[in-house]
Amino acid sequence: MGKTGNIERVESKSETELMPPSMYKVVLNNDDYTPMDFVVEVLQTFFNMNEQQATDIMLTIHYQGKAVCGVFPFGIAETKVIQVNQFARENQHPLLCSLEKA
Ligand code: TYC
Repeated sequence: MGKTGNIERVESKSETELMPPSMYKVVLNNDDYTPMDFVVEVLQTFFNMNEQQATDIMLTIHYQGKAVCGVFPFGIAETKVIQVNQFARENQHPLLCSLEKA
């Protein structure tokens, strides 16, 4: 918005450009078979956690059933879910990564 003499000039933007992106929680779920070390590796590799952070989150999942590993715009969250589930299947683990609206 700017002023030219007495006339105010209004720059219009479409509503979608002004809206922040919808955010999604990327969640890891507990299971009885995936090794703890593998979950720690996943958290370090895909969620940029250090070993202490990754161990704390892994134990939260183990004892409470699930934990949020990060919150991202839809496209990034969806990509993380696909990559983590693919990595788990490639290594024959049932680890499940899922999305929840933030
Ligand atoms: N419960 C698993 C075990 O006892 C460890 C585990 C932690 C599995 C977190 C999945 O997302 C998970 N080996």
